[in-house]
Amino acid sequence: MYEELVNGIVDLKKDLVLKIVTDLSKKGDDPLKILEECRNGMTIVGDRFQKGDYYLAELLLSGEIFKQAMIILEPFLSKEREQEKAGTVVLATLKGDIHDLGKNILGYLLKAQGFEIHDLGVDVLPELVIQKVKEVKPDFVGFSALITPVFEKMKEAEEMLKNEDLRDGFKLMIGGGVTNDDTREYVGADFQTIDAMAGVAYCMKIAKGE
Ligand code: B12
Repeated sequence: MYEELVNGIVDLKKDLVLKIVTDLSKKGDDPLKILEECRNGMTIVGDRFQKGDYYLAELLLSGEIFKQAMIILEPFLSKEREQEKAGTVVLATLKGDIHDLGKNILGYLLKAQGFEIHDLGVDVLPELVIQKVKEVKPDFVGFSALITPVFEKMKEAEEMLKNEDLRDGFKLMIGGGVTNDDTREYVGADFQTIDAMAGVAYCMKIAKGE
């Protein structure tokens, strides 16, 4: 069934994908596994786009399918629990980048673990991040990036936060398919990953003071 799910995304068969996601969720399969397979499908779509086999229309449609699959999965990911607030997180995709699927997943997963999320959305000016950090004094700031030119904006935001004497108040995380450890170093972030669950584990570890 998972192979069918991946192929469904690659072939942009929306109804089929949503049916499989619904069936697997109801059956009690791990929502993170379902999510991971959807992401594998998106990676193949991206490769086809890069090779010129797919155009922007296909990219858009795949994003739409993924978004709707997330709507089905969300209740399974963030089962409401009575719990103490684990910490505060500000999330953003910075100016020049409108990809938001990965950032949204991280937000859902952190919320499920009791973190308070302030998601500023996509195409966000660094100035807005500064304003939010001053307002909510977060424990974590997370930037998501899916296109490489945005690394510059992440670096700019980090420098602005430093100049405003805000940088010591939180851990800066970056993520998104195109980031790696060199990006982390370039941006001056504390943590980098291309796996939202690793991001959640990092936040939980720091929140517990480990
Ligand atoms: C869907 C998609 C789109 C959709 C986005 C829809 C949406 N609402 O997000 C649309 C059609 C809008 C789009 C547009 C474009 N796209 Co696009 N897109 C993709 C695609 C196929 C999938 C991305 C995705 O959502 N993956 C699924 C998510 C779940 O994965 P993820 O983001 O990596 O997130 C996971 C982790 O990284 C982590 N995570 C993510 N963020 C964060 C943050 C933190 C703090 C942490 C801890 C963790 C974390 O959590 C997630 C779950 O584990 C990729 C291909 C690829 N290989 O990634 C191309 C890709 C990213 N796009 C690309 C390009 C070039 C574009 C366009 C410029 C195309 C164009 N010519 O116009 C535009 C960009 C417009 C802009 N200014 O942003 C390139 C980028 C190349 C580069 N290196 O810069 C890619 C890589 C395709 C390719 N191979 O060429 N795209």
